[in-house]
Amino acid sequence: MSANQTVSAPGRVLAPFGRRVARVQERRVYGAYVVVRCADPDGPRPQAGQFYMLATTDWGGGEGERPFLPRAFSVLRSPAGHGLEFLIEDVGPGTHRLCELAAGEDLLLVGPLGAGFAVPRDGRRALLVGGGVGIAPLAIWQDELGGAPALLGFRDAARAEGARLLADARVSTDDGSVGHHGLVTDLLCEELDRDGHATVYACGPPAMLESVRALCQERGTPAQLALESGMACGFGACFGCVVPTRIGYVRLCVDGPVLWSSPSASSIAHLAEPNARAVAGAASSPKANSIAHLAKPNARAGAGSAKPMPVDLCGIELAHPIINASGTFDAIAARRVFGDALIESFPFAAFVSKTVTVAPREGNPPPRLWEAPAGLINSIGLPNKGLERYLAEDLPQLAALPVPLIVNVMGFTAQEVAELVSAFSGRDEVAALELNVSCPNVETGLVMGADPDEISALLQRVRPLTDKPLIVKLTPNANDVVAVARAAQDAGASAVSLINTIRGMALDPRTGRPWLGGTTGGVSGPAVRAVALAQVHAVAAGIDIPIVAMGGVQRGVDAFDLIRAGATVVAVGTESFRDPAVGARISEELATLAAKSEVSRNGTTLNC
Ligand code: RRO
Repeated sequence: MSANQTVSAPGRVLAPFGRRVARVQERRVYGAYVVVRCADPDGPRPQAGQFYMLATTDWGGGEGERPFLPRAFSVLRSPAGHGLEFLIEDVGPGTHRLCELAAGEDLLLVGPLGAGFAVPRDGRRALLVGGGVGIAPLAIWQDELGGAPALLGFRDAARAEGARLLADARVSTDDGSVGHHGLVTDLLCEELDRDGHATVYACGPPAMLESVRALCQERGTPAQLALESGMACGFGACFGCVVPTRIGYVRLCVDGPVLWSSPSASSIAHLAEPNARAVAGAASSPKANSIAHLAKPNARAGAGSAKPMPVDLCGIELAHPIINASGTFDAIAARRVFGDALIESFPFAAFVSKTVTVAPREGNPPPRLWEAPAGLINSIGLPNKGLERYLAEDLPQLAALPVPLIVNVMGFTAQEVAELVSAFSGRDEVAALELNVSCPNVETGLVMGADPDEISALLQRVRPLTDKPLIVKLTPNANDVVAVARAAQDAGASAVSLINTIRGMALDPRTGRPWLGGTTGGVSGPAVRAVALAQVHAVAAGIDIPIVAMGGVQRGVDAFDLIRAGATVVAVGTESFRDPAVGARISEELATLAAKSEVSRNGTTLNC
């Protein structure tokens, strides 16, 4: 590790903030796998077990308009000179594009991400156990350990070629074409019988990892397991990659991907001490854990050649009109991943928190995400720590961001909404409240937000409870969105925000049954942009209060269109999953467009 690397905790090197371009230097084929090596001169050397989000520059537009989201890959090796190697198997539209990359082409990457393997301090020998393309993080770990025996399982001979990437490997194949005919756990049993004083480091498909975990538990062998889970962002924003553990769902991207399996745990559903325990320990230094010490009045966001366009939202001065959509950026998790760089280059003019409810919520069971044509379907289900812990733990950190804070709240009854509004009413840290009456993944949320009378009654109940601006987040899943917006305005809303996601569904191609744990989900991304534009345009004609517009914004021109349709402020959502720093680029592009345009925003900014 070089001297200038920032390490936040064992197993975790901080990532530069944002997405960067890496030039492919070499492509090598190992049977069914491809190794892509790229230069990454601006990136740090990763820790073994960390991963990157990768995309090609011509991403999208493939069959079914996929891929849309980047894909997560553990680093295979990080050769001297800060190059990065990844092991890729062509299993779908995203991996197909990546497998085709040739030397001289560019790759988009974010990373290194997550927490990797932790150095053993128990005097036990290291034993590496890998399955399929999951052997990747074991190669760099073997290098770092200075050697360790590897037990590698593959489906067939074409995949067993991957074993050439590690030293000292024993191989098993499902079809018996190479090495032991059977499972890699057969080899693990033999090894542990021979010398059981070992720590196991494993990565592979879920069924293999569960067998490894069960075996290690039976024998009292500690294990570190690098898990995989479908993820959209890699930095804690999408809440999609959760796995169940003894302490509840954890996001693999920030609390893993390496999790500890304690010998006392009884199933993979309760397997883990998140490696982030170590992170939590390291972060208990106030400096590491808090963003408070970094507060700066003026974030760099919006800095570019054209002057940023300051805007007034209900009396809140924003440096430019681009903010984040609630639930698509977790500033606290992002701080763990990107460190101080996040604060120094904060991409939004205000920060909108993920929805807070009165009681803590685990959220929906995984799978929570599905990549849709040019978009994403989420069924996250409002996971949050609840009002009390939010006030105690999150609010102090979020209040120290260099931009105004808007807290998004949702109640299952009017009484709960009233409780939430009252709780934040006296908090100077909070600039405004956004009332989420439009979550597509809980029935009550939609019912409240789809009916003008319900909205009116809700606003009449909570408006007197606070002087703060109340922004009502509308659903596109209503018969008459304009009527709902007008009812909100007439009952005292300070602004409306739209659109929340559009209710959608995906079927598991293998079974024909709903894919998402919550059955249906909310569609976002460029797929919904035209719907957002139409609804913003219609609502703008029907109300006088400001509109915070969102839906598929990827470029300055998308934001510009929404402003021309009547929005005062534009929120970026799903696009941040593809590039965490994209808000800054969009605000710069918007400023350039506005400067070029005849359209002046003077006079369009509304005060509440
Ligand atoms: O957490 C969610 O599932 C979720 C929420 Br609260 C929301 O408002 N919109 C959405 O698409 N997902």
